[in-house]
Amino acid sequence: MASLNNGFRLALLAAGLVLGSGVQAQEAPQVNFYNWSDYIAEDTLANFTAETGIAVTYDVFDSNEVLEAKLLAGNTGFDLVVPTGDFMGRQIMAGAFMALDKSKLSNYGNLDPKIMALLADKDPGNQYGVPYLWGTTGIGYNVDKVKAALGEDAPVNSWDLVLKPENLAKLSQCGVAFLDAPTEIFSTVLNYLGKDPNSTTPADYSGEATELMMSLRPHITYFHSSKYINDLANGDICVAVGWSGDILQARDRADEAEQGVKVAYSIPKEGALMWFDMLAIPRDARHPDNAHQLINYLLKPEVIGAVSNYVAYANPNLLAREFVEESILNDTGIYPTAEAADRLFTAKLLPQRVNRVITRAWTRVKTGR
Ligand code: N2P
Repeated sequence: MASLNNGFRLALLAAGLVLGSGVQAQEAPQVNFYNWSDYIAEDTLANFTAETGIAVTYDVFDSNEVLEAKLLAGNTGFDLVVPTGDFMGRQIMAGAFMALDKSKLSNYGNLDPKIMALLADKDPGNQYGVPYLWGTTGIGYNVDKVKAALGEDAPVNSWDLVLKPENLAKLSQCGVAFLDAPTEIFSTVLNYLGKDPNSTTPADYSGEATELMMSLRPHITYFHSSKYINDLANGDICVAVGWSGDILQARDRADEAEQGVKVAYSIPKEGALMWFDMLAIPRDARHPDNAHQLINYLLKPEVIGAVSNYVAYANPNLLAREFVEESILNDTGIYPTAEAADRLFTAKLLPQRVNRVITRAWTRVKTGR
């Protein structure tokens, strides 16, 4: 009996294989979404499923390099991913994505045309990517511990705070985190050194910038791109070179915990990196229609407004403002002042030979050798 049953199942399986896409049409509607950690509201995906009947398999990452390795290897199983704009640019050139079908994106017109024009240098014609959220790479710090380490005049509005070895040496007592994001840290350091943050001269990376990072290295507790949120909130580290919204989430978690930890975010006066994270569909996605539906859902002003409220990142949706809380709209760490915005820079596409130099230099920096 059992073997008969198995035989029957095998026959069904074979029929399924022969039928191919016919079988897929019968599978429960689903979409596989690979997003940054701490980058969506608690109820966004459940609400999407309730509205569309499409189940979401959700997985998270905290590194563009990790996402890129998967995309370039192919067969990720993902239907929707979120590379940062410059990474997306080179992934487009590698053929990693399918072009979006804008006829399926009825909410596309909500996007800020100025931002779309800015993004077109990495995605000509905005064919492959829809901006999700944007932010800056700056400094998160524990207000009291930084004062205790460096005095009332601690230069919290300058990269001097963390890029001057003598300051970082003092801060290392209370814990220092840097993002494990080589291109972002190098462009930040180059800008600080008065060089082009998008330099295409290999020696700019392997020379002075690496030397500076090597001199800071003994004072850096760890390199990691998501752990610092809780560590800052708990007072386990006192400074982090990190992403705007993550640091503001740390601030909010600290406030909620009421343990007297005060966290603040600074966009230093020398300028900071500004980036856009993009929704894109891998070329071999198995559920591209559902991925389009999820993108279109995230383009709804009330949906992305609620996401901004929850994660403290700005969104590029012109109609979402009325759904974003005053406290978020007025937070200059999230929506920078015009004066701060003037000093922000963006990452350009770098030639592969420069990317290789960055990768090698980063290994040196992290290992300290
Ligand atoms: C969310 C980090 C997303 C920003 N935790 C990285 N571009």
